[in-house]
Amino acid sequence: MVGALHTWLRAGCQADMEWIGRNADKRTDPTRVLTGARSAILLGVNYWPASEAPMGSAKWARYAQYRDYHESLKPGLMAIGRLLEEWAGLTSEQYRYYVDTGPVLERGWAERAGVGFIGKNAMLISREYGNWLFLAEVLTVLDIEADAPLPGLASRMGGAEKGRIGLHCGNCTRCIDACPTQAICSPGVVDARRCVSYQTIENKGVIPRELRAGIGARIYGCDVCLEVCPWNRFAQESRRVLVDARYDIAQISLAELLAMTPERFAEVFRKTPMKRTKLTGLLRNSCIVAGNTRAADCLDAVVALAAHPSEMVRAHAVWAVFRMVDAATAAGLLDAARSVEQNPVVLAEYAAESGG
Ligand code: B12
Ligand code: SF4
Ligand code: SF4
Repeated sequence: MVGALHTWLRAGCQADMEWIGRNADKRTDPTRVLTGARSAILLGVNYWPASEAPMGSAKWARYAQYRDYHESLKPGLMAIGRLLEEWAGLTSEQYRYYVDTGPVLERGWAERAGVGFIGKNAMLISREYGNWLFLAEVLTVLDIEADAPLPGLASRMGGAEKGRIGLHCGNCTRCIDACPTQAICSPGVVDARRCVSYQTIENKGVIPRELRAGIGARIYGCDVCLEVCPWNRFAQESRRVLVDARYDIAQISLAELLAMTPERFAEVFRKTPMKRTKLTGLLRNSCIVAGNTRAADCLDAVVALAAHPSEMVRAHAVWAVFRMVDAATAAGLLDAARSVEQNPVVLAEYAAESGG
């Protein structure tokens, strides 16, 4: 596990998420996160809805259709902390809980704790629930008897990792084959630079031109390598005790997203993970979806975004217009915006379209 993280970092797979490398020592050693840590209680929180309304023209990662899980899972973790204080007499300094935000390799520890196995799609997959699980953990100084990893995994941990990733995948390679941007460079290893999830959520700048077509209609995050996994046949409906659904989000039309104002964005996406991309990130992604889907009813809105105050939005709007109509029509529609454009990043998009 230690080796896997360092190999991934050395290859540059973290893109610009430098924070992962900054505390790599903590990620692989919980005693550096909590002094005297002896046990980690790992939680897999199911968010499989069983049935859901069909999405609109833009495709959202399933997790984005819930209130931000960083927030909604916190009360449950706090309750575990209170139990540790009441039952085991711990002080609040003797345990620490995280959901995604801590310097903890969550999949690796969940695998050790027997929650599931790591598939070729890099997801922690439960044999009872599939891969629609958020992970969270409580580190504690308590010595708790450990659960065993799934059969076959224990002997492959700690040095003898070969053959461990995808142990329960057999010959299946569906996730690797289905990835729209070929981001799974080897079993269990996702190169964030190519991953649609990284590009549409974490990348705060311009999305590389060569990846834009692969994004398709995915406006925020990507579930392709999760959706194709046959282990999901065991997925069970979430009791939604801990997660609050926001299925209304996927119903918002692309035209409405492209016309979104800061006020409307704040109102609709309050307490959701989309706060992360901010409005400009969402407009950027919406332009890519409009370009890929050639949504005729969105053309005027995309042309208008070629004059948006954010150069990042303008750059993607230019790209999209050239995908939505033929080159001569696009050049005509963008004439006014281009005549006042001075930003080199946006000018580069015009140049790329005119072949110079
Ligand atoms: C950075 C990050 C990303 C990055 C990089 C993804 C990646 N694969 O590393 C990006 C932005 C691309 C991303 C995307 C997604 N993410 Co994310 N992400 C994280 C985060 C914050 C850190 C992960 C990390 O350290 N990556 C570095 C690599 C090396 O670590 P890893 O994948 O965990 O690697 C393991 C393997 O390398 C393996 N391993 C061990 N030994 C060996 C040996 C060999 C030979 C190999 C090959 C591997 C291997 O063990 C490693 C350690 O666990 C975690 C939260 C956390 N603190 O862990 C969430 C987390 C992994 N993400 C999560 C989710 C839900 C997603 C998305 C599904 C979101 C979406 N729908 O768009 C996608 C899925 C993409 C994918 N297939 O991985 C969940 C996964 C839950 C689960 N059941 O696995 C997590 C755990 C958050 C949470 N608390 O729920 N994510
Ligand atoms: S999340 Fe999407 S882009 Fe990223 S590895 Fe999976 S299928 Fe590929
Ligand atoms: S799709 Fe196939 S190869 Fe990929 S994680 Fe699932 S079982 Fe493994």
